[in-house]
Amino acid sequence: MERNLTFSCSESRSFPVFFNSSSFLQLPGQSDSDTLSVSLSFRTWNPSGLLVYTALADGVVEVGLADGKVTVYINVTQRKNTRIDISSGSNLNDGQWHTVHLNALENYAMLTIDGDEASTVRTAIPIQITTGGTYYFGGYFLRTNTPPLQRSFQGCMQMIHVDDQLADLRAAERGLIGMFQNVSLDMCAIIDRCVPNQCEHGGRCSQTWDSFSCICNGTGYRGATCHTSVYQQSCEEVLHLGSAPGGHWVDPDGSGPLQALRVSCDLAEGTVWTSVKNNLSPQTAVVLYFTSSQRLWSPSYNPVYAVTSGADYCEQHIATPAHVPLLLNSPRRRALLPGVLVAVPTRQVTPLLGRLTQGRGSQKCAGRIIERKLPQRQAPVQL
Ligand SMILES: [Ca+2]
Repeated sequence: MERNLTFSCSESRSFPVFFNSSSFLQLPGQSDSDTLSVSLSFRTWNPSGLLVYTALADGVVEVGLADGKVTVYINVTQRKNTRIDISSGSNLNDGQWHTVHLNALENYAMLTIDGDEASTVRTAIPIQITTGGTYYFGGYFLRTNTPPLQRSFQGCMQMIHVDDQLADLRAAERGLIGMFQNVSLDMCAIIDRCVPNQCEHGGRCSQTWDSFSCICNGTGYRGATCHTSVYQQSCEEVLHLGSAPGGHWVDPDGSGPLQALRVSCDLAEGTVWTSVKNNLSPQTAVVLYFTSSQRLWSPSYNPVYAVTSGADYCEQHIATPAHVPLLLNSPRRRALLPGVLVAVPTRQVTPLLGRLTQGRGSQKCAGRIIERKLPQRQAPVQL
């Protein structure tokens, strides 16, 4: 089947305007009207900035970003001072395009974000407004009696509508309407400083116009890029620094990629012991010791390996319910694990426990660490 595809490029209606901290764009609108309507799309990384400012015949209207929300501030000064604040949206400084639409009629103001009715905030205006006819975009302008409270907007705008008419930015570019300062027309040079993400260990990247920062909460790392581990590398360090024996987090490769793990640090006859338990269900069956351990802990990339490979001595244990004998003397078992000790009682959770491996140099031990309880009422297992 053959299909004809036709592509064409119509003149884009999105004519972006790029604002830095000293930019503004001024556009005309209707004056002496009791209806104010302004809408635009914007994208920015900054949580705050003034998007629109217009002076009323008697008062002001400001539309801005504050903490990632669009806020509208209307002050009508006729007779008595009437101030209205409304806000909507969240996390609108995520670098994506967002649309804001403000309508103010005789007795109410309505703010909508991204055309979403659920975002619409409506409020009563007790006094009729009268438009002044001049609209400033971008926040940085000099010729006004009432300076805007919020800082300048840094980012891009497009699809600017005043009085429900798309602003003719080509005409503004040619100097036929309005005026502007330090804006770049027909381009949006916004930079994403979080791609690539410079934050390590899963740290969350957050950015403003000119910098990025890393949020390291919950990662186990700290520093500007979440590089430095908050934990000691070994139980030796933990106890040496005066911590009490017991449960501790250690990060065996420090700022390296391995995650920290929870261990028990104990001191026995002058020797520091680091104990690691797996977190498998008590119902886990030991099917084939050797391959199970490979699946469980890949020796080339795992923090347990990092712990044991740095140890002088290492051993590993398995526990079973009391009524399930551990057949450690089977031929297969002997072939895999020569010299295994059988049924060494310990303080572990179950009364019968076998020591699976032991050794110095600990490479073997590291590759084979496993500790699993057998299911209840299971027949004796040939290991
Ligand atoms: Ca690490």
